Amino acid sequence: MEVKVYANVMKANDRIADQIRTLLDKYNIFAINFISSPGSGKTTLLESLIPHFISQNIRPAVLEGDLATSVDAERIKKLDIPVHQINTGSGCHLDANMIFHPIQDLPLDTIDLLLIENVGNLVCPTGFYLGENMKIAMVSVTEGDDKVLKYPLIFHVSEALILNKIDLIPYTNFNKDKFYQYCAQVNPKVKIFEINAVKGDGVNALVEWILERMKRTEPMRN
Ligand SMILES: Nc1nc2c(ncn2[C@@H]2O[C@H](COP(=O)(O)OP(=O)(O)OP(=O)(O)O)[C@@H](O)[C@H]2O)c(=O)[nH]1
Ligand SMILES: [Mg+2]
Repeated sequence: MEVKVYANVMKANDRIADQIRTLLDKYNIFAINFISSPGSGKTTLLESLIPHFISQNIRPAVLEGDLATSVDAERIKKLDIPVHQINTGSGCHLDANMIFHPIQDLPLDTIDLLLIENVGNLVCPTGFYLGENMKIAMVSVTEGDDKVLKYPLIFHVSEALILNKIDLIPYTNFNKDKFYQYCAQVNPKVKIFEINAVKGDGVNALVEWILERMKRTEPMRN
């Protein structure tokens, strides 16, 4: 019975996510769902990425998922691009229903790339397809080198993995060899980018990779 209830919830989510996908296709919008633990650096990465996309004539917009505040949306607003904050209350992830109307409130005909920052959580957002083209996962070095191994699901379904806060490696016991070993175990195909989101180190390579990926627009379902 429990399994059946869960299956129905997922079915309802996927039905709405498919409608979102159809809408994004209509406007030729590529969408990325960013997932990480709280504080790994998702918003900082978006702040760093967005000016690069604008300089390449790619017009971004952002959906910010958070439990309670609009702190992240306020940060993105300073970049003068369309942004909506979605507060989930006690919800630990975004689902398709939550973003369905906010997406329609965006000026879709002026957007090429939709960047979705999910609620900070390495587990719950994984199962919820939002109509995105791909998921990008992030871990920061201060979380430890074993997160890929301990929370494998998100790394299974992500096309890229960002290792953030590499500037802090000298101050932690983060073991890069172990990290890469675990990544190879969990998802040998995942593309890994080492980044310092504050300084922007490593961001160029990520931008180039995303631009290439945008040329292949197929959506990725879980
Ligand atoms: N040293 C260092 N600090 C970073 C880096 N990236 C982010 N930070 C800092 O980490 C903190 C959290 O960054 P955010 O970008 O707010 O993290 P987030 O993942 O968006 O957090 P939530 O939205 O709460 O899940 C901030 O103080 C950032 O300045 C980095 O590469 N190096
Ligand atoms: Mg954030």
